[in-house]
Amino acid sequence: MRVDIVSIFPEYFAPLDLSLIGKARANGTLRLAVHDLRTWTHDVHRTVDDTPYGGGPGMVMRPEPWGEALDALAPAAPTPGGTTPEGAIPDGAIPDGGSASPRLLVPTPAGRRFTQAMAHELAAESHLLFACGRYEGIDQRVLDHAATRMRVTEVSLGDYVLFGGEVAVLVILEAVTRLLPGVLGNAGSLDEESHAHGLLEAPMYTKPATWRGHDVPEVLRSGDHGRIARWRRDEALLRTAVRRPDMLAALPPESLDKRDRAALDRGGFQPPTGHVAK
Ligand code: 6GU
Repeated sequence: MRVDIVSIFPEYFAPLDLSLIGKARANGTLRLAVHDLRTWTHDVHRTVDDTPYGGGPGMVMRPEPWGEALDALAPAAPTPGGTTPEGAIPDGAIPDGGSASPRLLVPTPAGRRFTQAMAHELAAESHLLFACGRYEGIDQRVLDHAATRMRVTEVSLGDYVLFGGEVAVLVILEAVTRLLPGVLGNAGSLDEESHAHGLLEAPMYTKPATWRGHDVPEVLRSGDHGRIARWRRDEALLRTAVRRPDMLAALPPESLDKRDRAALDRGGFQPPTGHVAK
């Protein structure tokens, strides 16, 4: 996968040399380049922002440097089919197959919520281009113009506000990179982790069996793989019910069997019915 990041703070991305992301870069699984937006300014002060039209606090990123940056990193390809009357490509409408243009991702608290499902979606792309703005944002015309040439997704980590998109890009890239083939030593861990099946993961333990008076649950030391799997499933269900009732309610009812329902019932929880409460 190719990844380009444009930011006024390229130093923010130093951690991408470390650990498993660094390894994916070293072995070519991830071809990542970080670009300083000011490369595409031409005035002595290398200005990237200006005051907002209509007034209000803060500054807005000027369109000109962004336009040149995107021209350089996403060379104008023939517009793929499926455009809207305005010429814009609807978000996510074009599968990546053979398309030369990257998927443009713009971190903003006003974006579509980033989830594990979106991480999987992005891991299937061949080229991601991240445009990091400060939180007052990039002039909207940059995104509107880009949308005539490539798929544009404004993406948010959650309901809080960061200074800029840089940390969000680190988060998104970490979630995406670990899904790329060959990055995780043990791909089986992807199948068991939290969010893989709409449930939180059961708690994990290692040696010693007793630590500061706290014991590892007996079942995990029993060697009975059937009982262990059942215990982990029950714990995952109960944890999800307590911590993330929204996730429990969103489970397809048919994904819970009789034993799942019994476990929730013992814990005093109502299994999802598929009926939305009015
Ligand atoms: Cl993606 N960007 C910024 N600036 N703030 C955020 C965010 C992103 N997600 C949550 N807050």
